[in-house]
Amino acid sequence: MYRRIVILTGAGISAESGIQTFRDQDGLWEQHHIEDVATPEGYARDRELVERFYNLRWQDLHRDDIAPNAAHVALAKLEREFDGEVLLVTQNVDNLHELAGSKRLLHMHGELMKGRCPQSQQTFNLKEMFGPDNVCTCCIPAERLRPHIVWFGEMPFGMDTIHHALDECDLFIAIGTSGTVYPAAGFVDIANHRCAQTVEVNLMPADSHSQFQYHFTGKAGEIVPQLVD
Ligand code: BV8
Repeated sequence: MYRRIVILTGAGISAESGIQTFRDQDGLWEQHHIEDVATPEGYARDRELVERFYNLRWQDLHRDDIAPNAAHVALAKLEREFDGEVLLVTQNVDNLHELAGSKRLLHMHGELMKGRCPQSQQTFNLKEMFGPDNVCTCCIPAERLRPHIVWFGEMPFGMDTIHHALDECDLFIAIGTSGTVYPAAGFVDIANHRCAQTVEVNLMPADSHSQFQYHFTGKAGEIVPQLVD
């Protein structure tokens, strides 16, 4: 039936794991202005505030009660058992897809578990960051690393890979994303143009709701395992 599937996930797939989304009620953006914590200008203006914003989310990820939910697990199972190609593109910066076992995974907005050297662009896993002299192995001391996150106005990662996969796909599924941030919000248009089937899984209709052919409304943790089985 299908040969090439592209899946886009957003904060909604991690909501049932206890991670706040951005734009739902009591979401992350309610407590902060986007331009203050998710732009290079905000980082230049108040580095402490931005680091505090990401450090709190980094600490959240290390809570004992945070784990992949049934939706993450189902997507990893799909990748293992589907006899065609699956590319999982996530806007999320958490590591729950990895913990669930997904391998063919692309973090287009970066990863909370990593820091990046602004000079060399080298990335470091923040759990075991540096060599013995506490300096990153490229050029700068640990404290000069920036979050390995794509802020507004910065180019998302993996766009060539994503566009190639979208051009080839016959099924595009968006799970738990409000469809407000580009270029991710425009992927459904590319898939439609490619005459792929397009499916939205969301708790509430996203901004791009009308561009999807099929809709499953409800919790990702309940719907995604059913779709995969
Ligand atoms: C760029 C930092 C260009 C990471 C984030 C047109 C074209 C191109 C760009 C633009 C454009 N128009 C405007 C732009 C600029 C901008 C943009 O899109 N602005 C918006 C606000 C209009 N885009 C950019 O700047 C991007 N860069 O385009 O670069 C360029 C070109 C050349 C050279 C240089 C640059 C960069 C975008 C990335 C920004 N970074 N955050 C972080 O802190 O995490 S965006 C932020 O929003 C997060 O990354 C997040 O992933 C993303 C999307 O949010 P969602 O994941 O959808 O989460 P949200 O809370 O909104 O929604 C949750 C959904 O889940 C809801 O629908 C809810 O109903 C649902 N849900 C909840 N619970 C459940 C559920 N669903 C199922 N089950 C549940 N249980």
